[in-house]
Amino acid sequence: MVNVPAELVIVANRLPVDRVTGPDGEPEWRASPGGLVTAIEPVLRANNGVWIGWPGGTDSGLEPFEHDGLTLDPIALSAEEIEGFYEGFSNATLWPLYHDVVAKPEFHREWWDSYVDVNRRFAEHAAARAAKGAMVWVHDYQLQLVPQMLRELRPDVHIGFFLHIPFPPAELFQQLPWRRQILEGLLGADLVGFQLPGGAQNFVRLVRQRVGHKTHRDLVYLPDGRTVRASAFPISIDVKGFEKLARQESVTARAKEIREALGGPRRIFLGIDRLDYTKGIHARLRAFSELIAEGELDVEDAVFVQVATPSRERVEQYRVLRDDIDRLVGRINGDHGRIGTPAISYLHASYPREEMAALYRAADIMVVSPYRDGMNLVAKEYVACQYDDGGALILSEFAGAAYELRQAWLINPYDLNGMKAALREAYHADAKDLSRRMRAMRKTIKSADITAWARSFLQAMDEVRPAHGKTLLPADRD
Ligand code: GDG
Repeated sequence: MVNVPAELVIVANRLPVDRVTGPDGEPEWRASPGGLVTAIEPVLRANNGVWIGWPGGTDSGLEPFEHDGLTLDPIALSAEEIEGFYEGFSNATLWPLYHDVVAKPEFHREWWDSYVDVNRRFAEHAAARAAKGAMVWVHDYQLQLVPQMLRELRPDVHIGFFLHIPFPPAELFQQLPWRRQILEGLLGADLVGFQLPGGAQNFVRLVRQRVGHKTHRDLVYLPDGRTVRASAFPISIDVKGFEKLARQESVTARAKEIREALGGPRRIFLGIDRLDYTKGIHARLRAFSELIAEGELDVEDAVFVQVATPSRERVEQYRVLRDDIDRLVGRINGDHGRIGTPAISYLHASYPREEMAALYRAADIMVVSPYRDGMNLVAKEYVACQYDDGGALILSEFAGAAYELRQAWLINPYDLNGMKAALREAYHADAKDLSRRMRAMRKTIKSADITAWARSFLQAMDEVRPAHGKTLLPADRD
C-alpha cells in the first residue's frame, strides 16, 4: 500500500508522528498530539489515504512507511529550512500576523524564499502520490502556496485547503509584503475552508481588492473559468471517543487521585494549552491570583492546574513567554501558596490522552482564555468529557469555539475584571445552572462532531467540482 497512487492525499506541515530515539538507542516513530492529528486521523483511516508531512528533525532520505495502520510519507527539511520556513516565516511571520498581531510579526525576505522552496517540495510530493482525479486536502498556514503549485503540476486533481487558524482582516493582512502571492496560492484550491464565516469573508474581500477577481458571496470567479468557493467549516473533535475515554474506570480513578494529590480542594480550575502567547495563559493566572489576593478565593479551597505543553521552543518569542510564565507562577506561589497548597500547580509537559481525560474529569472549572484562536479543541474536549453534565467552561469570545459554545461563561481576555467576575460566578454557580449550561453545550458538540466536519468539507468539495463518480468515505465511527 505504501507506494500505490492514493485517492486521498493529506498534505500537512507535520506528520502525526515524531521521530524519537527508542529504549534500545534506535530511532522509532511515536504518535504526537495536536489539534490537526486529532481531527484528520479518522478520515484518513476510512479512506486508506496517505499523509504527507515533515516528521520533525533533519533526517533525510526517509521512505514512506506504515504506522498504526496509516500510510505516512515523510518530507525532509534541512536545518536552514527549519529556521527559515518553519520557525521563521510560518511561526514568526504568519502565526502572529494571523492572530491579531498579538506579538509583532517579523518580515524577512530569506524566510519568504525558504517558504516558497518548501511549499514547492510539498506540492511536488503530493503531485507524485495522487491517483488520477484524486482528492488532495492541504492543511494550514505553513502550506498556503501548495494549492496553486499543485494545480500547475496536476490540473486533474481536486484540491481542498483548510486553514486551522484565523484568517485576518484586510487591515492586518495588508502588512504582508507577499500578500498577493499568498492569495493566489490559496486560489489554486477548488475549496478554501476556514473555521468561521468571518475568515472566509476576509479572504473573499481581499481577493476582490488585491487580486481584482470577481466575487459573489462565497464564490470567486477566476479569469480561466474556474470557480473557487470560500466557506466556513468549524472543526470539531471525536466527541464519542472522548466521552468513552472519560467513562473508563481507570480515568475515573485517576481523576480522584489527582483531586486527592491536590489536597482535596473545593474547586479545581484547569487550563491546558500549547505554551503559546496567543492562549492568554498570563491573563488567566493573573485573574485567579488577584481573586486569591483579595480574599475572594482561598488556596485551601481552590487551586489552578495549568498544563502548558512545550511548543516551538527554538522561536525567540516562545522562549521569552516560557520565562515570563515561570516567573509569574513563581511569584504567585511565593506570595499566596502555603506548605502543601500552592495556588498554581504548573506543569510544563505533554501527557497521554488518558491523563488529559482524567484532568478534564477532575476539573470543576475549565478556563480557556486565548486572545485569538481559530477554534480551540480543548474547550470542546472538556465539554465532551462531562457526561454527568457537571463542570463549568469559561471561554474567550475570541476563540472560534465561542460561536458554538454559547452557554459557556464568555469572557474578553483583555478585561481582567470581567474575567475575575466570570471565575467568581463559575466558582459559586449552583448545580442546576451548571447542568443547564453543560447540557446545552453537549447537545451542540454531539450534533457537530469531527465526522460531521469531515463529511461537510468533502461534500462541499464534491459540489464545487464534481468528482465523476468517485466519492470519498466520511469517517464513520461508533
Ligand atoms: C490549532 C489552532 C484549532 C495538548 N496538549 C496535549 C495534548 N493536546 C491536544 C489537545 C487538543 C490539541 O492538542 C490542541 O488543540 P487546540 O485547538 O486547543 O490548539 P492548537 O494546537 O493551537 O491548534 C486551533 C486547531 O488547530 C484545530 O483546527 O482548534 O485554533 O490554533 O486536541 O487535547 N494532547 C495530549 N497530550 C498533551 O499534553 N495527548
